[in-house]
Amino acid sequence: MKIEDLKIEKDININEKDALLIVDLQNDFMPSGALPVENGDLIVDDINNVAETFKNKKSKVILTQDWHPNNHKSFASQYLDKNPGDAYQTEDGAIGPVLWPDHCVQDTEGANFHKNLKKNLGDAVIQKGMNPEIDSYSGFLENDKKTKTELAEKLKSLGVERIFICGLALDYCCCYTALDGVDLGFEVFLIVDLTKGIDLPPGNISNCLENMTNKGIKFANKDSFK
Ligand code: VGL
Ligand code: ZN
Repeated sequence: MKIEDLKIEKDININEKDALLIVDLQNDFMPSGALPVENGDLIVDDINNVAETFKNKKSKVILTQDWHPNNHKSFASQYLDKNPGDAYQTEDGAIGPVLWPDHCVQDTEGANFHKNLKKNLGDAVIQKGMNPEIDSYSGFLENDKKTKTELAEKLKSLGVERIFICGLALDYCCCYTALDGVDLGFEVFLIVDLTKGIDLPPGNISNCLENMTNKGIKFANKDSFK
């Protein structure tokens, strides 16, 4: 499935029960970072603009931040015989399906948000991936599918019912967050032109789009809001 095949919703009226979820817009996912997402920097300004629109409509804005200890087991550097991009999966799914270069290490420049991102528009920052034994692609649930972040509680306490996801990377953190969002009872939209993917392994983006479509996730563009 290709991005061009998605049905894009138009004229979405946003209100106080909506939230924009800005996923991992951090230096290490930018083209010059440790785990670069191609053209990841090109969406920052447009995300700021949509975040302003959300704030003007009394909708909420939440940021997620990948926030790993330096000995995180998703890093290929923690194994004698592994390289970034190698396939690797623990039985419980806590780590994998691939290993990564060291990235988003706590309190490093790579873990900081892109300098142009208007962080002050955010109502909250949710950090994830702090347990060295468990990766966390989803903003809601770590990859063991048991450990919860604070995101769902935060959204529920703010009265949020619909979430609109943008940021990096399409086929990892955005996709996993979207799928879990449905399971947790939210109506979920992906803002397609405000996200970029890694496509590792090749075909991953296509699989994600198909999984999201089958799960009932809807799709929007940056000009879909009014
Ligand atoms: C991500 C891989 C590893 C992401 C985070 O934000 O999509 N991908 N850690
Ligand atoms: Zn990570």
